[in-house]
Amino acid sequence: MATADLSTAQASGPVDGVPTLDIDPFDEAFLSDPYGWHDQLRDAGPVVWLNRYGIYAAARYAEVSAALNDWQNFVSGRGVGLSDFARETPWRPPSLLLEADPPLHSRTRRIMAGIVSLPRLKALAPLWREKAVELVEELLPRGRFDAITDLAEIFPLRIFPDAVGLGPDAGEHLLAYAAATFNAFGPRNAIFEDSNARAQEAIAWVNEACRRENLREEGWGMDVYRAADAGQCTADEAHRLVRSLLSAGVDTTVNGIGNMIHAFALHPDQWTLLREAPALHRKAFEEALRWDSTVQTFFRTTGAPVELGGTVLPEGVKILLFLAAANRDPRRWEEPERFDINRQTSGHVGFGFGIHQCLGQMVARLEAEVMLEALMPRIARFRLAGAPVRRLNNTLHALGSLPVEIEAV
Ligand code: HEM
Ligand code: OVM
Repeated sequence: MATADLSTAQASGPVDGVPTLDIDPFDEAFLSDPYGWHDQLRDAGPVVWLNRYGIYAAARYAEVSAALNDWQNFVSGRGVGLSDFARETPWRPPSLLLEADPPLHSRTRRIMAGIVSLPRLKALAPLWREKAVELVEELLPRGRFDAITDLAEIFPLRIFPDAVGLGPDAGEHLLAYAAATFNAFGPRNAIFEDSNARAQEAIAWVNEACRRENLREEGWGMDVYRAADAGQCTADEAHRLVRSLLSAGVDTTVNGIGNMIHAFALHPDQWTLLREAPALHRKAFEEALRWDSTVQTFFRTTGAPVELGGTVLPEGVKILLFLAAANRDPRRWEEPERFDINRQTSGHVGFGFGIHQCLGQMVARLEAEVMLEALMPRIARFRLAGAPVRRLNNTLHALGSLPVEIEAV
């Protein structure tokens, strides 16, 4: 096509031979129960075309991991959502980590890796352990509670804002902000519009909270400004890097922990197994992330013509990568539908893969680990005490409510 009109390139249709599907991966039917739809996407082909949005998509493990691994050709700097930052103005200044490519990304990632580091987490672990035990002891006498609103949302909010160095009123703002952020990777559907409308106050709050004068001396946030003092980045960049922690650091672990408890409530045999072999708790969280991935999808944009799954994709097209579907691809996993805490989970893409692989994965693992360590000795069994309620989000697989009844030990 000789035209220079970029606005037509996106909708022009797939290259020859790519199966086209009418599935809308951001509608309510898909988001409330994605796994059956994933089967259809994977079985249609290694790369498919989604008519509804005029985009490519990949849902098999081989292609998802290949694209995640190839940052030169599958770029993040044009946004990791549906919107192409080369054509549309982003809803907020782009993340200097998630929505950046090397060499910028290499520099910001190095700064942040030095701050959200293993030694810092080792120092935080005793306090986090104590806080997990404290919360579980509060819940035990109740016998029945909501594993989302009473536990999964509460625990990260008692420890994470503190580790960043935020003030005491962070909780509600961070949840509202993250919901809108993760919805913004999808289309401007009603799910996005609704959460975006609710998040206006939170957006203003977060922008204030990321400023140097609002951060405590001893948290990760102030460390980022110290990196700016040392000439590793500018003060404006520091603000945006702190924002990354607030965007990605709460709703992810809330739903990681929530989905894990849901998995155990549905599979009491696996909970029993874990209690008999508590050393499996790290594997259990990884398996929960594989089996029900909190972050379901991310996009890339092709930076050059590139082959994927036998198709040569043109430059400048969006491709939706189904991390959660790759994590259940029968071409890669034996009995992928089985939640099995003994399984070999390495290679799952629940934290992504390659240069953008989750910066906070050690944070998330420590939170889940201390929570399981607190729950395992005190709870013999989780039983569903009512129907779980989904909280629809364009990117996250999330529950709004998970009533459980527990058998205390
Ligand atoms: C990146 C998932 C927790 C901060 C990512 C990516 C995934 C992910 C899939 C890759 C994005 C891509 O390839 O485009 C998760 C899950 C979590 C979690 C499932 C919890 C269960 C956290 C926490 C933090 C965090 C606790 C902060 C402390 C980040 C940041 C990035 C990222 C800053 C961007 C990294 C980069 O582009 O280099 N996460 N995350 N995440 N995550 Fe997490
Ligand atoms: C960021 C960011 C925002 C949302 C998610 C994320 C999963 C990162 O602002 O860097 O990673």
